[in-house]
Amino acid sequence: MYLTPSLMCADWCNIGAVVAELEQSGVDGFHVDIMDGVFVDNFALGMQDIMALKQLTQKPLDIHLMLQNPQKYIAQFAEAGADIIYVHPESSHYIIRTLQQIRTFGVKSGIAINPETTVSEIVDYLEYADLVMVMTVTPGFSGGTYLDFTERKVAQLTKHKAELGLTLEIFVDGALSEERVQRLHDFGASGFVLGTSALFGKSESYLEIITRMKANG
Ligand code: S6P
Ligand code: MG
Repeated sequence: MYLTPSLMCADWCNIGAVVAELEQSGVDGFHVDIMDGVFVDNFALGMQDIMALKQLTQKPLDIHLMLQNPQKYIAQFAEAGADIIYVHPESSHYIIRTLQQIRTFGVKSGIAINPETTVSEIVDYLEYADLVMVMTVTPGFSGGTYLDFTERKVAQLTKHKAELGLTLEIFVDGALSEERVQRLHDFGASGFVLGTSALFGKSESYLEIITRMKANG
């Protein structure tokens, strides 16, 4: 399983040390939340943070764009060092074009869906995406409330993936405890964003947590 810590939850006073410790723990990449205060009611990381992270790690950066009209900024995020870019279909009228645009930079294209968005609404977009990320919380904040009903979307996507013969990866983001990761993995998800629910602010080290999760997955 692919484990990617959400750096919005990290201690940014010591970001270099945190990234190094996470890297040594065996994480597969780093999740970077970008928020514009319009698409969601919060602000989070930005272009300079991505460029700095690129200096700190060789691991892939998955960039989660929670901003209105992401099609305007794809080139900038790709050039800053994104390895995966997720866009929300709720944030743009040009989602297929945006997914195609992401791929032209050699970056993996991802669709992230809000809890209110159904799988049937995005079926036509799947062939343009390398990944789909199901939000299991309302986006905007860490430490959000887990929404159980979103789990069924992982099973539905797994079914569509098989029926359409796609090599799509299914990721999940939001309030993921170890137990939830295990269950969602059984439903067909292969990637998990880890925040305050599983990884940050715990008494165990990152190494202990990541080692156990990898052994169970
Ligand atoms: C939410 C954001 C997420 C959070 C992550 C935090 O808007 O997209 O990536 O950072 O969910 O994890 P947790 O366990 O605190 O919910
Ligand atoms: Mg996120």
